Amino acid sequence: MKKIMLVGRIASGKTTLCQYLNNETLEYHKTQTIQVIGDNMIDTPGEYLERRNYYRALIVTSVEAEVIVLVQDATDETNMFAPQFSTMFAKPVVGVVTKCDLAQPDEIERAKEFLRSAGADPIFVTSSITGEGCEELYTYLSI
Ligand SMILES: Nc1nc2c(ncn2[C@@H]2O[C@H](COP(=O)(O)OP(=O)(O)OP(=O)(O)O)[C@@H](O)[C@H]2O)c(=O)[nH]1
Ligand SMILES: [Mg+2]
Repeated sequence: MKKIMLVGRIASGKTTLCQYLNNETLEYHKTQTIQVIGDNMIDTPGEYLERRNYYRALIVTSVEAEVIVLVQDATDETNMFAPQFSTMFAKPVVGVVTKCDLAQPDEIERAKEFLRSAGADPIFVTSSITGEGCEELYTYLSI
């Protein structure tokens, strides 16, 4: 799998998605700092998206990744991604909607729209609980 860096709000499901893709048991722990998981995932704390003064750290760390993954919780009505946020990184940027097991179709559409406006393409709709969409994401990242 390509080396990815995940960026998204606090509790959007970044760490859980990493655990799922890595075939680890899902175990909640708050991400406190930038963390390498396995050989190919860079997990970041939600604070790094929510506080602008961390953007520089995200940009510097993104150098280590091949693909940036923007993560949006389908049940979250707040968009923390500025329009064209993706242009901050000189890398391909894909979008992942998480927690689709908890969301209504219109909520999933809203989350996709946030990611689209951030410049993410393509966008995957996933649940780390049911596994929905994770296979497609994994396949995409493996090519
Ligand atoms: N139902 C459901 N819950 C999820 C899903 N993904 C994550 N969660 C839950 O959402 C909560 C937050 O998930 P995390 O993966 O820790 O979120 P994070 O983005 O890593 O958060 P920070 O480390 O704070 O930035 C946990 O309680 C997870 O179990 C999902 O696809 N479906
Ligand atoms: Mg985390």
